[in-house]
Amino acid sequence: MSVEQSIAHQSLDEIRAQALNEIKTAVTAEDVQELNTRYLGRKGVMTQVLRTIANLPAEERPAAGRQANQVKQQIDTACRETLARLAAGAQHLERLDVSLPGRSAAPGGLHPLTRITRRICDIFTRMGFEVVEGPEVESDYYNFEALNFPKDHPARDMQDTFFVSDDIVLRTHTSPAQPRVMEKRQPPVRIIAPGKVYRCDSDLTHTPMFHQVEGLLVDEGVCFGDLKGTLTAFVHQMFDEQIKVRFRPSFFPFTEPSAEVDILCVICRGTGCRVCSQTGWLEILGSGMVHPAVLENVGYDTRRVTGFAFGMGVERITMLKYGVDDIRKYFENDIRFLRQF
Ligand code: 2NM
Repeated sequence: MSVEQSIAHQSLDEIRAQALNEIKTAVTAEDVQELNTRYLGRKGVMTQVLRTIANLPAEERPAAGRQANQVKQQIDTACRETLARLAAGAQHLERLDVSLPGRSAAPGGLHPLTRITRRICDIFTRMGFEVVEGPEVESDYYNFEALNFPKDHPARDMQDTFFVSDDIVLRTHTSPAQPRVMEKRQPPVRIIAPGKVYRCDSDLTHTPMFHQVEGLLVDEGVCFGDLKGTLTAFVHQMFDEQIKVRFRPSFFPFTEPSAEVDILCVICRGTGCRVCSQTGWLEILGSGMVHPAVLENVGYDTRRVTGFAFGMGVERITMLKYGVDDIRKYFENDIRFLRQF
């Protein structure tokens, strides 16, 4: 049947019904394209219909024209909707392709400084220490005065300390948490204080914010041997059971006597290298017997109790553990660096 004949035989309603049915049952996008051309194309059914309408008597033309345009619209809409449906269906099939490899989740990881802080706290927690935290914005009293730093101590200098006001500072160490706890409790006290500290310092080996863990033990009969045993046990668990440790005399305002704890250089094993500045030893901890003035400041009876304390820089320990020699790498947050841990 020719197009002319089909138009002659079919009403517009019939054309519409047939077109919509054919479009609905199309299987591929090509089928739809083909139907679109057959009905709406330059030589298509609807074009022919509009031509025949031009030959109708003038009074019949407007109504017939309106109706024909409506049918064109409906066929066009049906084609578009069917194409969209087929495209979505194709995507659906792709989503269900069971031959594709699985997509692995990308879990986050802990920052290396967080990992080492936790490891340090773990070791001391298992020895009976409790983790405590104090404020990062601290009073001059707890940051210096209570810890026996004299008024003219160089650490109090504007050049080393960030002052918030005359008597408020950004804490320069985490030890102010310790007199805060001691004021509230009686011995025995076994605490470690991890956290951020601030010093007005910035170069190749210093950042204005860094991390510390400081510890304190106060009880009856605590002696320098307890300090040596505790810190040696810590170093052996942190680095390796065989590593050589030495205690070297030093000075801190809040301890007397004071000692620095060194380990045999993990890089050169004592022969001298760049990392240990040719000394063969690496300094990893500061420590000492708590100065009686510190215990008296919190109201402890220094005839009855003594204590030892220690402090370490988390960045330094982390750099030695992971063999990274630039402290700034820990603060750039370059994901390629952080992913390695
Ligand atoms: C260090 C070295 C030596 C220390 C002292 C105290 C306190 F509060 F008990 F007095 N906390 N931490 C201390 C002692 C810290 O860091 C290098």
